[in-house]
Amino acid sequence: MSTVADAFATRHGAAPTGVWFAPGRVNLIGEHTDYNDGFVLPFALPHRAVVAAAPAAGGRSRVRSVQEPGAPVEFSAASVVPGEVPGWAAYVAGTCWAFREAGYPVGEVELELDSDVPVGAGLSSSAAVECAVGVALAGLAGADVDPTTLARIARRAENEFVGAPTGGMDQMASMHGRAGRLVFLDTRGDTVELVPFDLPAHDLELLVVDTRAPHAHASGEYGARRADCEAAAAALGVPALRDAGPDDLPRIADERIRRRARHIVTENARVVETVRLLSGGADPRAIGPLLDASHTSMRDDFEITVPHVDVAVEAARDGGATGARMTGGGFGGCVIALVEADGAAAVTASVREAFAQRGWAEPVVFPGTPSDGAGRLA
Ligand code: GAF
Repeated sequence: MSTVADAFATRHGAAPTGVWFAPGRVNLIGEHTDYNDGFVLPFALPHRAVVAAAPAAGGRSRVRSVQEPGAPVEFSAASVVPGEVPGWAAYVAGTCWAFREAGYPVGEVELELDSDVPVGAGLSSSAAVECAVGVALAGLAGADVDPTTLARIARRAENEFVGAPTGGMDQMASMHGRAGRLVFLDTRGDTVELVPFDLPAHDLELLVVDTRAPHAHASGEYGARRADCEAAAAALGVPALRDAGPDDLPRIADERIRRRARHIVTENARVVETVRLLSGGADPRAIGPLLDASHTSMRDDFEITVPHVDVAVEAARDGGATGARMTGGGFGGCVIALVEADGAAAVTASVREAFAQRGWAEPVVFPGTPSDGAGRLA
């Protein structure tokens, strides 16, 4: 990852002022609960977006990305507004805009961007870019901005500049992640508690299976689930589904809306139970049934899974996983599987075999290791 600093130095004849990073994330449990004022339990991945940056001379900012070769995208960080910068650079320009809107000084910048967070896999590659740019802007401005404020700035870029109606989990995970820890986030008030997650001590591993099924939550389905949740909260007369319990569900007349609400209500309870088990020092194998139940709920009640992820979950279990579920926004992306360390190869083989039988592209499997959140590298 020093390559991005080297590329900057070669191009500009001087080293960048600094190099900052922010990671992608895996969500252990708590899906689509974040925009319902609920609970989530993600962790930061070792995969990161890295930004080399320095103040720019003249009235324009320029951003280049290793993943998007070609001419730099230019805009004015001091005046850019939503709608001005399309495509990948919107995550960068949007963060400049949101940082400025939050009242911090933003000068023009030269930015070189690199990332090894898989794109379109539901691992928050966009939040990683936003948060990396956010910590870079704070560093360049010499501003001491706390991680939750930066996460909210990054989310605003995603919601109001890029136009994706997401919750705030991904940016909070990217900012607050810590090696060996889960980020237990109560999205009502954005309070964070770090929960120990030491799988090697129990001879366990968490496998991440990138099914490589295409996923796009900016497209209609994510927004449709949000609308269903809002309809459910309105039917119950509560501010958000966070405030509903299982006994309230029969009061929702519409069958589909009731199922959507049931997913959120039961998923919140599963997050709380997972935290209770792990914080209490339980054997992590005890969370396996909660992971399984989460997947079933996403498949049948929330209807956000697709054949690739359902097959990966089934095959992981057939191969010996203690629990498995889709992670992230859905409609493709990744599956996680809790496995015995000496059984990881068998689970991987089982998933690969199931995909090969169907003529699907080979999934990419890697260990999910809780890692540090955003910061400065150099
Ligand atoms: C996506 C969104 F960006 C998050 O806010 C969250 O809603 C997630 O889907 C589903 O849990 O990653």
